[in-house]
Amino acid sequence: MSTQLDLVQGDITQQDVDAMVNAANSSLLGGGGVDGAIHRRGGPEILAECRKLRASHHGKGLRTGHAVATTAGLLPARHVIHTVGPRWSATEDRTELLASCYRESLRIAAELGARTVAFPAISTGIYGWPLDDGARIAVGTVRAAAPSVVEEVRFVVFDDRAHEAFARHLS
Ligand code: AR6
Repeated sequence: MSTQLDLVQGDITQQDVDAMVNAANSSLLGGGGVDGAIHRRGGPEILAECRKLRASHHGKGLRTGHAVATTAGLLPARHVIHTVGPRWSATEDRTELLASCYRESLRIAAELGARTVAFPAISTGIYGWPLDDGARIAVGTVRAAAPSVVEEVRFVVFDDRAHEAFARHLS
């Protein structure tokens, strides 16, 4: 069975899914944008697990393009999968790192048995990745890499521009 790809405009923290992906940074200790919203709504349990990861497996922080799961705390999800997108660079092609965020998050989602996964438009906010290109990479990578255990991938975007960009690449 192939994975269904959906598009929703709204706040990712409101999505009722098995796994919610966080556009985190390598510190895993929170930030603005999606990361800020996830920690705010999810409560201190998520940060506590992130601190434990920093004290054990990820002492130097999580590398760009990698992903790791924690509890979802008070969020309407079972897991949060934290991934670190690349900052946009005009001089270096970091496409593969951004694609890796989607692939690694899906791999972990499958390991966790998640059937529904929500993704934000990774790197297209504070990290400055052009929206249309970010949407192209997101959709293309998920189409190619979604494991069959994941029944639905839901792209959750904030504004009209992001919605248009994802709709274009999904159609
Ligand atoms: N729900 C859905 N989409 C959102 C939400 C939300 N609640 N809030 C923002 N967006 P960003 P990045 C959109 O900045 O670019 C943090 O400080 C936003 O419009 O959250 O990967 C981290 O700690 C944009 O299209 O993530 C890192 O330091 C997209 O989500 C850094 O920001 C991603 O924007 C990561 O930057």
